[in-house]
Amino acid sequence: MNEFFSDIQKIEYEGKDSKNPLAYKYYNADEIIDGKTMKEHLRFSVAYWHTFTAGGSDPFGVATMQRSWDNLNGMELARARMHANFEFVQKLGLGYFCFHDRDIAPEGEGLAETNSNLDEIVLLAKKLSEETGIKLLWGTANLFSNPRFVHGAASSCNADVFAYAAAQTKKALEVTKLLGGENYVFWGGREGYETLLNTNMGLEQDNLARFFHMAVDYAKEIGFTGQFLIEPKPMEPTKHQYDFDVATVLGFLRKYGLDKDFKMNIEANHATLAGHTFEHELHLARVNGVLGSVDANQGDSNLGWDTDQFPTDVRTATLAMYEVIKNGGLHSGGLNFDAKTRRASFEPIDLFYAHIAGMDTFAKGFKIAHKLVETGELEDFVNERYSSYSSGIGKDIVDGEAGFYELEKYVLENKTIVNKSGRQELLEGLLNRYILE
Ligand code: XLS
Ligand code: NI
Ligand code: NI
Repeated sequence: MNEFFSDIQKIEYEGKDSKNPLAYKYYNADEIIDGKTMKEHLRFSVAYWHTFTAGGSDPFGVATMQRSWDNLNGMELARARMHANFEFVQKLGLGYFCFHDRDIAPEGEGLAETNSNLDEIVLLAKKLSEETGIKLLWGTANLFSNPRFVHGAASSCNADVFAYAAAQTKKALEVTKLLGGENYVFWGGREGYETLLNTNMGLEQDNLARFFHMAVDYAKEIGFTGQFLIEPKPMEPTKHQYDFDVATVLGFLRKYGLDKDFKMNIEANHATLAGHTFEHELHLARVNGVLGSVDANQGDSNLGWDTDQFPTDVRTATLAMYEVIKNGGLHSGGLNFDAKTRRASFEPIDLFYAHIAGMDTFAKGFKIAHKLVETGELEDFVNERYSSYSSGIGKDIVDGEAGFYELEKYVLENKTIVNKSGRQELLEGLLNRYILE
């Protein structure tokens, strides 16, 4: 428990007046809201890759992160990181972690050795999970880092690469099941294209769908009952990713008969890269019954890539949690901090500051959103705005009892149209009233 972050004790809730940077101001794990603790509502998760594996390198410089496991290599390093993960998660009082297969164990000579490396670390993770009660929110396969995936994985032009991706995913599903993972994520790493001049997009997308069907079949075969999630992203690493945004993925899932088997993992920074707001993507997923989980982070509006920053914007967190509450919660999903400290925030303590900031932001956002839902002020406004569909001709439209003929007759017989203001500024002020009170 005190191996890797020995200077830091368990982070406690001290309330909003605390000035202690190593304490929660809003996240009070045991506080009960609507019959559930905050911990149960928020289901926070640490992203293994950003927190334990990545070193802070960028295209202009090498790794900067100072970690107490830096001196280790190979499997010894992998074991140390897994111990560090459980110590870290426990000290923050988080309930979950998420990983890619290659974050937790190094690749070996061939797939067999790679799998046996993975098996060893997974057994360690299982033991630590049983000892601490910390669980796996989701597992996934890294189908993008190794050079073999240069043209994509399931959408590669090379069938041998498709086969490798399938074999790797088969194993990742097995270990996710073994660890009791509650979901399995497919983020389309390099599933997209750079130029149409060399691309058969139809075949690539058909193959991607074939791959998902194989995964669904295999999960059934081994009795993996976790939720399958697709994580949309519009670009990066490829110029054009096939899982562009929620709308695109919905169309894809429906076209290929996969819509009953998948929900979505919505990432804030991917939403903004797609030209949407975070709440837009959450809302669209929710009203289509596919809001499954959240990668909680934020981008930088001045930078056009996936900066994966820790979420500190209370307004955005409020609007996000409003959607989550309206969704009846995230069910098997959670709020995964797919976020990294900046390259210049290289000390281990920065990992704590970052997670505390993100958790407090979402805890506060959750509380504000909960109040908004409870008073119903926003919902009442929206309901009133559409009230013309609850009676008269509007109800006939909704009930399918009016067609063009009836509607023309109605217009010819009726008075002039009266529209009402949309009151955007009033509503923005209303939202601020909740945030600022
Ligand atoms: C990358 C993605 C990735 C997924 C997991 O942009 O966010 O980290 O969450 O593969
Ligand atoms: Ni993500
Ligand atoms: Ni991302």
